[in-house]
Amino acid sequence: MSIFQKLLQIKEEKGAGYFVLIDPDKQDIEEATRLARCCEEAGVDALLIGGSLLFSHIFDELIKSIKESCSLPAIIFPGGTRQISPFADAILFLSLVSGRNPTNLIGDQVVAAPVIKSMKLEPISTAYMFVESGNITSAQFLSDTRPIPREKPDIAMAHALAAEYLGMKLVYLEAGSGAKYSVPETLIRALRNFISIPMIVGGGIKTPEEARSKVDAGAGFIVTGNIIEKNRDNGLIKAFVEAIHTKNQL
Ligand code: 1GP
Repeated sequence: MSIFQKLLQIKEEKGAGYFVLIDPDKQDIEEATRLARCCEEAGVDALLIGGSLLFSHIFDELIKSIKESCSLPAIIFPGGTRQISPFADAILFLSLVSGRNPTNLIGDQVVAAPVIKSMKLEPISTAYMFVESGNITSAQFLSDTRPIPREKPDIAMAHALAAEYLGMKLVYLEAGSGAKYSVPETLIRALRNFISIPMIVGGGIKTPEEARSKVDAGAGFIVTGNIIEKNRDNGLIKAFVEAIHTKNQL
């Protein structure tokens, strides 16, 4: 079974899936590996690994170490073409469809595709969409693009539908790491009723309740980074898992 099929199964069986983001610039290999184990124990569904920039040179080693001590799928969430590793299980093959910067729409993908193939990494075609979140996020700044306005669900709907028609498998609604405001439920709900591919929602989610309301609005997968990196608390991770796995609670 491919990682993508596994993700669909998780969504089907649990109501929604929970991913924890591990940024190689925010921890060393030991801390990342400890966090990965903690996530597995708590019932997280997969790890996303990546960051907007990559200051460190431990990308491969970090993923290798995580895979040696934890059986969760390790999915690369690349901030650039340097973030590709044969030790991961899959990679979100992102195209920043909310922007009009050709490098992020197709340029980087052309550079990365042959490398991904040679590493036998599973690419998961994903429409990446920035949503306005109260401050300029690193990813917005680096891509030199504007996010979709929070109060304009119609713009988000048209972008997501175009991505679906282009054959993309997932939509990633991104408020940005450390965002002041997470992606609004109104926007998620509008998309749920309009597109038929699953949505990943991330950026600025700080509590299990907030995560739950995104799931209730239609998010298929929730991503948290900062809140877990700062707390590294098994109890908090479990609380997120319980809030997001809506079907387990029936
Ligand atoms: C996922 O960028 C994120 O899309 C993670 O955001 O660090 O704010 O949770 P946080």
